[in-house]
Amino acid sequence: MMHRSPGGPGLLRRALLAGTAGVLAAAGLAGAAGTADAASTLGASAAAKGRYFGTAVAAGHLGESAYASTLDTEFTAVTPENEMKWDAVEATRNSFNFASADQIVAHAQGKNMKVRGHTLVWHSQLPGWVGGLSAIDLRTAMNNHITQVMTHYKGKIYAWDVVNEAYQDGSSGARRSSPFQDKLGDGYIEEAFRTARSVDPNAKLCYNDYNTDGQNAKSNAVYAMVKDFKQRGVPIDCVGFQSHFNSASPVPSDYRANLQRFADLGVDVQITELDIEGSGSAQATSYTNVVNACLAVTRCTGITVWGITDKYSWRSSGTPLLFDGNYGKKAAYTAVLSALGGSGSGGGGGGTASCTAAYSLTQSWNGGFNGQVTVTAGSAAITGWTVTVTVTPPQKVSATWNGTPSWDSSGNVMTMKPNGNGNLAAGASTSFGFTVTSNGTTTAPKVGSCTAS
Ligand code: G2I
Repeated sequence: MMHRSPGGPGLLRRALLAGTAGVLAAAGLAGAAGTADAASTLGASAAAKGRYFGTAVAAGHLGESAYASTLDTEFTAVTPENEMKWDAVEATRNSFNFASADQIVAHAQGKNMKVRGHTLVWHSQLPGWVGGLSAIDLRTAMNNHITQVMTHYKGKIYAWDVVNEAYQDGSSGARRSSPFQDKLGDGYIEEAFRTARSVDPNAKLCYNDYNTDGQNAKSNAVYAMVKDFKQRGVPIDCVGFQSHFNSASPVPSDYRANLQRFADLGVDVQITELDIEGSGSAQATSYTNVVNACLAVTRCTGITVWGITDKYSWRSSGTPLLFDGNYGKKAAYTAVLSALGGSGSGGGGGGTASCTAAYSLTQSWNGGFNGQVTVTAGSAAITGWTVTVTVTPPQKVSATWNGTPSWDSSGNVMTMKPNGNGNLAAGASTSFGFTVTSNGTTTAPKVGSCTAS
């Protein structure tokens, strides 16, 4: 692999010395938020296992009290979801805007949470001007970007995703095309890590990618790169495994073994963007498998989920996170907490969550009627429920209460989720209601089955 040192041998030597100091220094900020009950939150339970439990955070949601309080109660680390990306901080060459990212870092510091910096060099969310540069200018711009951003946050970041997603999917094991790869060649990754070490020797420097969670051509290529870096003294401290899973891309059976083989190269490993599409006990089981894999690998130092609530997930329709749209704890939450050795009171666990939905007409008049659906939890506590209500056109639902509705494209099918009334003890009930404008049709609405979480 070719290395083009940005400042010749002198700079290279300084970078290596700085790297040694970085290993000796205590990296990052203190660990867990101090307030939580060790048994009852994700963060405190993970801390008891010597690990952090983090989440991606969007600055725009910090003002929502349920968002902030769930963050502050449950998590001990944050990753800005978009706010530190190149297009957010340097949309125009050499003009830096840290406002949104600063908001997240300040919040995290106020709560003694770790911050993962995401990300310095990535092909995506890259402003157009970067791709338009000549090789020489691009190299300067890349090193300047790393230098300016890391200097701004020096001492505040536990670990940086220095380079993100540099390899292709599939069987080639090749590098992904990007302005960096195409103009600077293979050596750009090494150069980015050396520059990063020279700027903040106390930050852990990570390579981060997806579809590298099991052993495959892509993870083999990353493994070869990390091995080469370690052998040649290129500064790398950690490898992030994004872990975006769904039915097409489930938790690999060799997940733990793959984490372990990287750890055996002498780097820390972290689960950096965990989310698993699905619901109920299947989703909970997958989450359990991920947590258990991390706990089984000594150098797996933390887990970050890619968001707090399903409603703000980048793939919201797949409900991939631990909290539902009302911040109710899902079965997956309970499963993670229990895998971490905690024992919270959040319901939904154990795969036994169930509920029933029953319709009744509560009022009618010439032109419309009110309906009510009573939701009753089964033999286990539940933390959320979903019921669909279908009306017959040209009927329209004109009002709802005690629920959070969403609609299909026809406007005839309403999917109702809780509005603060998702947590039900075993056998307990709640109800939601709605007004239907008949438009000449008095057919009773069709209420679908109840799905619990
Ligand atoms: O795609 C999932 C993740 C894969 N690994 C790297 C992560 O950085 C990446 O995160 C996602 C964010 O969760 C999304 O929120 O990265 C996406 C962009 O590649 C983010 O989506 C973008 C939208 O595409 C933009 O339209 C939007 O303006 O979020 C922006 C800010 O909301």
